[in-house]
Amino acid sequence: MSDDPSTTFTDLGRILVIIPTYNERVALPAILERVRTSVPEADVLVADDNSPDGTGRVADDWAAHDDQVHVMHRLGKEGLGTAYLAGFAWGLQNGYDVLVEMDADGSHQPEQLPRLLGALRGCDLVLGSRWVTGGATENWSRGRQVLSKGGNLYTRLMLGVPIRDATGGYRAFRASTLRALDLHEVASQGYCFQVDLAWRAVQRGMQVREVPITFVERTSGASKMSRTIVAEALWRVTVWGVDSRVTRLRERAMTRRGEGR
Ligand SMILES: Nc1nc2c(ncn2[C@@H]2O[C@H](COP(=O)(O)OP(=O)(O)O)[C@@H](O)[C@H]2O)c(=O)[nH]1
Ligand SMILES: [Mg+2]
Repeated sequence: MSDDPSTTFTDLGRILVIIPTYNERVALPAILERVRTSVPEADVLVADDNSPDGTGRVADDWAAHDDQVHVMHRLGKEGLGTAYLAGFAWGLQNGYDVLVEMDADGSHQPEQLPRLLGALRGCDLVLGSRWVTGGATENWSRGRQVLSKGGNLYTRLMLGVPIRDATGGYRAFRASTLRALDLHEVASQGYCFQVDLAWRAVQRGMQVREVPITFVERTSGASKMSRTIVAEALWRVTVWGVDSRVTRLRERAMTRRGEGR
C-alpha cells in the first residue's frame, strides 16, 4: 500500500472530493489547503447549507482564486445525506470518474487520500476504516469508541456483511458504482446514510475494500451528531437486516418447493 505523495491518480480519471459543511468557517481553509497539496489533480466541491457562521463565503473566496474548487450553496441545513446526494449528482453531471466523501473538520486526513485512491484501482468502493488493523481514532473517549465499535458490530451481524467500519464517512466511489446504487431511493441521514450506501454496494455484488485510516477528532467547531442520528441508524439497520433475512428464507423455500416437484 503506497502513500507516496508523488503518486498521481490520473489513471483513475477525474477526481472530485466532496466536502459538506455546516458551520466550518474555522476548519475549512486548512482542509482545502491539505486536499489540494495531497492530491493536486483532484477537484473539490464544498456543499454548504447556508452556514450561519459564513462558511459559504469562505468557500467562495477560495474558489475565486482556485478554479479546482467549486461551491454548492444550499438554502438551509438539510442534513449530511442530502448534501452528499446533491454533491454526487453535481459530480456525475460534470463528468467526474471518482467521487470522494470527506468531512471538513479534519477528522478525515487529506494525507491519507492517496491510500484510498490507490485501493480504488482494484475495486468499486473504498471505505476508510477505523476498525481494521492499522486503523485508529485520535482523541476519542472510551465511550465514543464503544459506541462506534458496538454500532458496527451490530450492523455486521444484522446485515451479515464483513465490513468492520460501515458508519465511517471517508470513502472513494467510482462514478459507475454510484450510478448503480439507485441513489434516488436513499432517504437515510447521518451514519445511516453511510451504512445504506455500503449495504447497497454489497447487495449489488460490488467489490468493497476497507483501508485503515486514523480518524482525528475535531479540534474546532461542533459535532452535529445527535441521539436521533444514532437511533435512526439502529432502527433502519434492524429493518434492513430482518428484511433481507425474510427475503432469503422465502427464496430458500421457493427453491425447495421447486426441487420437490
Ligand atoms: N451541508 C451540510 N453539512 C453537514 C450537515 N451536518 C453535518 N455536516 C458536515 O458533515 C461533516 C461531518 O459532520 P460532524 O458534525 O463532524 O459529524 P461527526 O464527525 O460525526 O461528529 C462536517 O464537515 C459537517 O460540517 C448538514 O446538515 N449539511
Ligand atoms: Mg466530525
